[in-house]
Amino acid sequence: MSEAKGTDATPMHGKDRKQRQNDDFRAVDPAEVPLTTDQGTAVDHTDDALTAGERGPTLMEDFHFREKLTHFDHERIPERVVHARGAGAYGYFYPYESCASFTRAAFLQDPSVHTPVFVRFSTVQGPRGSADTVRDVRGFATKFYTSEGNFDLVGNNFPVFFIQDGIKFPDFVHALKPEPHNEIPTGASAHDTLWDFVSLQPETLHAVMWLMSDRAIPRSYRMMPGFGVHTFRLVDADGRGTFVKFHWTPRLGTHSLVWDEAQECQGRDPDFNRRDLWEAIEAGEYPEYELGVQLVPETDEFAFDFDLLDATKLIPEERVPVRPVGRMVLDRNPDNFFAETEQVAFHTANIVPGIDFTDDPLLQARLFSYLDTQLLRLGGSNFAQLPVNRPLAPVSTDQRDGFHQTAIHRGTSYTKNSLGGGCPAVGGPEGAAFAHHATRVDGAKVRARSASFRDHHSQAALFWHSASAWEKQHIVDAFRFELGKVGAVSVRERVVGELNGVDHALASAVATGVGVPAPPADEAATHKQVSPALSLENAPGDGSIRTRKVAVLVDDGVDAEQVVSVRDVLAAQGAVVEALAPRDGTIAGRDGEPQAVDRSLMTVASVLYDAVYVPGGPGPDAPSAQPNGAVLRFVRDAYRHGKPVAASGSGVAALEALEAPGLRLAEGPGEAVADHGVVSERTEGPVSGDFTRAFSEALAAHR
Ligand code: HDD
Repeated sequence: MSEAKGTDATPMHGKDRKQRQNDDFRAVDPAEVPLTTDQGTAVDHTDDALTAGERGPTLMEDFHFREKLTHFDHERIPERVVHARGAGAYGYFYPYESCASFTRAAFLQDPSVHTPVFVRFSTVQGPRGSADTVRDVRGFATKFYTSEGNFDLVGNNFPVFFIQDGIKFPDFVHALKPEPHNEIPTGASAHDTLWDFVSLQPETLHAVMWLMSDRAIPRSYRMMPGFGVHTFRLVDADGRGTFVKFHWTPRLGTHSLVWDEAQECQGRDPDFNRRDLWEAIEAGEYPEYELGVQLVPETDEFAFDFDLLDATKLIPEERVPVRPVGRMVLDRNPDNFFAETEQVAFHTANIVPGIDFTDDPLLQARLFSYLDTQLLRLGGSNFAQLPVNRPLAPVSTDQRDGFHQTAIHRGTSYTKNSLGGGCPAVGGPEGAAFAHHATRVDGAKVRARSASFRDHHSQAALFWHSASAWEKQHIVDAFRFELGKVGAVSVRERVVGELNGVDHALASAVATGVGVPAPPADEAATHKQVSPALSLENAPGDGSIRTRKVAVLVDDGVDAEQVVSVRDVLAAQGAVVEALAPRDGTIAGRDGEPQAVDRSLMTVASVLYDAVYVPGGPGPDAPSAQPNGAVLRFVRDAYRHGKPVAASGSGVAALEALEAPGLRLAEGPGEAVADHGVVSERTEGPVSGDFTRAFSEALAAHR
């Protein structure tokens, strides 16, 4: 990634321009102002309602009681109809250099200008209280508070969508959401209605391939990409348009969980991704993403074998490279989940001069839907006045009144007027106003899908053929899991039939797993193209181990020197190393010295860590020398999930207990052995540099 060229001081916790604006809306410090009513009257007592006699009836007169309960009764607002579960953070964005050659957007001109942002990550299917690590698309929505107004880039972590025309969105979401009669399943796509829809609507196939891949179970919001999905348009100062696809690339690389682990995480820590984001920002490990653009001249609109207006298609990066244009850093957690993360209102039509739409029918539907949904969700038309939604650019409209109006407008509210001095004037300062890009349109009014939208298989096949062997296996396993939960055999068969149009081997492997006949090879399914950029193997990020969580399993008698020698090396590289013991507090090291414990083993599990290390302990004959059940389970789970596992000294017994055929472990003292991410050494005292290096490399390789 290119380095920052910005000259602004990095806005640390608190005081960038958006935060200064938010300061005007923060509630008083309760440490300074004692409890009051909503009217500011101090309250003497809030534990007992006012009654006639100690055991008598409650009195209507108790205004504090009534206000307290009434407000409580009204605390909930409708959750988002999709993307209800999410987590947000503030940060800033700056361009690496001026993008004037293709857009006039002010926030993309000057590297010294840091534009504040708010980002909300989300899952799609589940309600607000659902688990994070479900198989689902992740939302990646960014609000840029630019000097020319708010620009919302409302994207996902997949570059393609399930449908081509927004009129199908209610159908798709009804099929995806829990079934209407029993509201099952929560946060999952493995059910009949979704797959019934998929089997009858083959335009879903490409996005479904992404959904069945490990892309749908990200390790962290900090380790997943974002895509604007649609082809948008950039417009330069001379009014020249260029088609664009937006990409966010995470600095830490794109990494995923494995399915078994993701499922266990749902119980062990349903807030897994949300917590990870929060803790990283609190620890000063600010998530970073590079904004990239794929630019296509307007003259090349028809140069592709798919339609640029079809949101089920991506532009292969090998065909049009992603050009890095800027960086986003998330450096501040919100103060209040409801006020900020819940009330943030994204809208694809929040756009600024220099960026424009295309006729993508999915995008056009979104331009209506987001405003409409906020009106219901946030209770009226004044939601743009909520602090998190407020632009930094001055707002001057003729819109008036309505629920929750907080502005005190003065003067007239119609254009044209003479009584208000003709204000506000239209057009803004010279050339600053948004002007819709003038595109020529002609045609008859029809309800029809363009013939150029008809190919549903070639890019699904492109994704499949670009996957590595293990990615392919995970995709097959995911299809088997999902279809295995579908009751209707006819639906299973139809999905397999559609997959046959993608690749016969894929369809056969899925068919075998779900007990339906494999169809004969489809002669028309000849797609064999590959785009290496689509494989997770080619998204390693900066190769660092920053923020990777390493569990060190300790107990009384542990060789503390070994723990220190490993922890120091990994922590110096930015890893988060935690000592886990059968009990909290301290344990006694081998030399009798107390050793601090970070967490009790009872409160955590292997799935919450990226790697595990078992240091040596007491001599081999001591009763506590054999790893106990909890340690063995921890190590076995990590190994099963393909995570780096290391052990030294007598801790190697935990690796021997894996009884993994062919796994090479250190045999004698003085030799560090690394085999498939399993690192061992039979030393006493500090471990060798080879040992820590091998462990760190295995961690950097993710799995
Ligand atoms: Fe959407 C929310 C992303 C298609 C209608 N969408 C929503 C959010 C994201 C996306 C990230 C959550 C925003 C937040 O955090 O508040 N949606 C997408 C992407 C799409 C897409 C990348 C395809 C390229 N969406 C789409 C269509 C429609 C909608 C076709 C309707 C025609 N989306 C909505 C919505 C939501 C929403 C109903 C629910 C809550 C909200 O808007 O604020 O209006």
